[in-house]
Amino acid sequence: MPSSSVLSLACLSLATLARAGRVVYDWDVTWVWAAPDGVGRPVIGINGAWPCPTIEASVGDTVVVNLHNKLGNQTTGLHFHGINQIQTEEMDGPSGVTQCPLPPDSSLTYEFLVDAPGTYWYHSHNMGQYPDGLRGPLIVHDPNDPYKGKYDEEVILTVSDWYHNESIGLVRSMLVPSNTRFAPPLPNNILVNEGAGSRINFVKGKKYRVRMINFSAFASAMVHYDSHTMKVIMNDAAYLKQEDAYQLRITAAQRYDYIIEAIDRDNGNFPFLISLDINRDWTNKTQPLRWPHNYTGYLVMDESQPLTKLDVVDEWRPADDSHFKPLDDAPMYPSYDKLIELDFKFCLDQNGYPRSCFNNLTYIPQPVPTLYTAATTGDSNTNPEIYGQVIPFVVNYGDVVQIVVNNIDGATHPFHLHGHHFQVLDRPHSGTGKWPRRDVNYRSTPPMRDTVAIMADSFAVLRFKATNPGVWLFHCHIEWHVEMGLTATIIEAPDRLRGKTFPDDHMAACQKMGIPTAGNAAGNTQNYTDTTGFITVPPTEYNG
Ligand SMILES: *[C@@H]1O[C@H](CO)[C@@H](O)[C@H](O)[C@H]1NC(C)=O
Ligand SMILES: *[C@@H]1O[C@H](CO)[C@@H](O)[C@H](O)[C@H]1NC(C)=O
Ligand SMILES: *[C@@H]1O[C@H](CO)[C@@H](O)[C@H](O)[C@H]1NC(C)=O
Ligand SMILES: *[C@@H]1O[C@H](CO)[C@@H](O)[C@H](O)[C@H]1NC(C)=O
Ligand SMILES: *[C@@H]1O[C@H](CO)[C@@H](O)[C@H](O)[C@H]1NC(C)=O
Ligand SMILES: *[C@@H]1O[C@H](CO)[C@@H](O)[C@H](O)[C@H]1NC(C)=O
Ligand SMILES: *[C@@H]1O[C@H](CO)[C@@H](O)[C@H](O)[C@H]1NC(C)=O
Ligand SMILES: [Cu+2]
Repeated sequence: MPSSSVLSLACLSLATLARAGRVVYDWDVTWVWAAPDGVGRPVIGINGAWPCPTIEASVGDTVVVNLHNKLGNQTTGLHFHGINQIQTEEMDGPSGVTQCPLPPDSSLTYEFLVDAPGTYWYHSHNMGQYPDGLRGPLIVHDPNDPYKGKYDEEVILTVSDWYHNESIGLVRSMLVPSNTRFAPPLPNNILVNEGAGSRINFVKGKKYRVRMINFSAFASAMVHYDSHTMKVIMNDAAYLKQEDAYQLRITAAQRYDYIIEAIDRDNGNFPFLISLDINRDWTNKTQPLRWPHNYTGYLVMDESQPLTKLDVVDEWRPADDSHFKPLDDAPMYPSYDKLIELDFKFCLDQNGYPRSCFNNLTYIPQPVPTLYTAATTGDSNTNPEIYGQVIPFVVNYGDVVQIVVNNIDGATHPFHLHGHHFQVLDRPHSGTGKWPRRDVNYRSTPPMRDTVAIMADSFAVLRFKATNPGVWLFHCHIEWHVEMGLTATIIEAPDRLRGKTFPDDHMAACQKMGIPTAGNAAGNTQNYTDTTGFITVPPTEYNG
């Protein structure tokens, strides 16, 4: 068959040309005092320093992170956002899902293949911990970059909101019955490259690939460059057909790679503006819009000239990323085998505490990490009942899965899927209402992403193929909404997870935490449908 000979040729060239290597990091997670915007506070750093380092590798490499928790007073863990963890589902990192929280004075090794090029990031997926600083870029270089030659240099530009308080206190203040408006904590500031003043030195005539990453816990950012167009080539580590954008909106956890050309006629220094979007719906002009946190950076071509010009944007009208096209013209999966329909709205729990609900249920972490339940319950692992209230959906190997999210809230929310890039078939404007339960007007070559902004009172239709056995979260990437329970769990190809075993250091972390590693959600190993010990009411005390 021609296709199989093409495949073996491709494997051969990978094996002989790529010379896959190992990239090893030894990291102590430590408290560090830092003042990125002038206000000092304890932040979580690595090896006694903050900002956290960048992981850099090439396609085909194995990345190894030896993580030592030296925080003393908090558990931790890492997730590698956008890395699909093919055949290493236990390395995905969310606590309570693919591992136990890593207790103080314990170590854990993450080891995984970086199979696809692009701009990624890593962050703690344990408690509301990444807004406290434990996050950094993860760059996978592409020796066969289709845009090779189109740029001369690379620049990483991270953007995030920033809080002067530690996350645990912020979450405790949010999760109280008096918060009847479900208000998240509002940021104190905006950081760019983890500081309040960075600039990009540009050399006239050169072209720069900017890798923009949003580390935000809450806010999205708008970006615009004075006199320069962003030539977008990638979103969320998926190549796009190059497209010009005058403005972009990057929600929490999204990434854009774009080229900025410092053309020969450029003289002087050009400002660019990044504005935090804390509005509920930036498209809704009937609501007063607020832009309290701006950052002006500069493309600096001439050090001798002043950095004083401001970039003024009268109205934010960012490019519609749901219309970007994949570089390879990959067509939409024409149909689906499994439909997961999720109605999202805020809700109150049995104690009147503010939560987020999918289909009237909020995610409640269970004693046993969900992946361990899937691995240890034999044939019963296809029964969603045994996983407890983690909003589980079982999908079969090879299924094309369609996820529909109805956002029944008046604000925009960015949703992220672990373990997959998905096609964005439709993502209509605010106020469209619920999915009409008809598959019409979809893009024939939809963009692939791992995080999609879903507009206010509207919906999104996503598809992916279930060829990556594992337990994968689907959640809002506003960290405060995760803490409110805005998460569902995809149990993918459970028949292929039966009997799976886990590294000793993963098991040791559980043992030290006193967490069972086998059986149903409550660790019952005799009768998997016995729900004794399942957690059915969210705890009223938040301890991270
Ligand atoms: C842990 O220690 C750090 C650094 O001293 C402190 O800022 C933080 O509040 C402590 N966290 C907890 C949960 O006790
Ligand atoms: C933030 O920290 C300040 C100073 O310690 C404190 O007064 C305030 O109550 C904290 N805010 C929240 C929401 O925890
Ligand atoms: C990052 O994402 C958050 C959450 O969606 C958003 O509010 C913020 O504006 C984004 N920041 C940038 C610079 O895009
Ligand atoms: C931030 O920039 C926006 C867009 O240019 C502007 O409308 C807003 O007033 C600015 N905010 C502040 C606090 O300067
Ligand atoms: C959620 O609850 C509402 C009101 O009780 C009900 O109308 C709706 O059908 C429920 N939705 C689901 C998916 O169960
Ligand atoms: C815009 O906001 C107003 C006020 O909150 C709301 O009534 C209206 O439905 C919104 N429009 C759209 C298109 O979402
Ligand atoms: C297992 O537990 C369920 C729920 O408590 C019960 O209905 C069932 O009879 C039990 N099965 C066995 C074999 O004990
Ligand atoms: Cu959200």
